[in-house]
Amino acid sequence: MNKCRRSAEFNRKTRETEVSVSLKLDESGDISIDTGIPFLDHMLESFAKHSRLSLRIKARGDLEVDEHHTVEDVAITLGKALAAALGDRRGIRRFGSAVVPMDDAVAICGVDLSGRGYFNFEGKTGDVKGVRGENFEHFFDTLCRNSGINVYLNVRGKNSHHIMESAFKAFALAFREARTVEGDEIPSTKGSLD
Ligand SMILES: [Mn+2]
Repeated sequence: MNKCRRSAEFNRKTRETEVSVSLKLDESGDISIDTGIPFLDHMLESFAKHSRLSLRIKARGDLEVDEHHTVEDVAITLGKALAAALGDRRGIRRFGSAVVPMDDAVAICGVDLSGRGYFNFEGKTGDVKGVRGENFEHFFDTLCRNSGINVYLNVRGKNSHHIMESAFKAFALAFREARTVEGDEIPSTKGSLD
């Protein structure tokens, strides 16, 4: 695959939210995240930084209802952009894994860019300001289903901010490894990952 083509832009507008995502898988450093939820911005900046990609996200949602629609729709739009940027997934390493501690917390993450979206979650987290624990889990589940990425995530710890941040960092490192281009073949005995 031509490396410079691994980029995507995706816009999505509904009566609940408006989200735009632009990302470049093979270019790092251009990071700008504004979802209207500062903690989600913090998590997505961490994801972009540690997976070494360029990511711009602008979202406006009905936060007067609660954060659910915005969290979900950012995950849908980012997921579709990731799928588009990955393309036919030719030449990628496909698998990646990481263990990331953060003080009292730790996250273990395995990624398979299989084309089949599935989120396998163990552990639990409480709420932080702007993102309840149930919506943290919902973010990853939605991201996986919309990107065709299979993620195993196991978290434990005491501080919910640390738990969620270690999870985003572990996902970032595992994803960075998995998306690395190392050959020309589609890494599947079936010959297809899309
Ligand atoms: Mn933090």
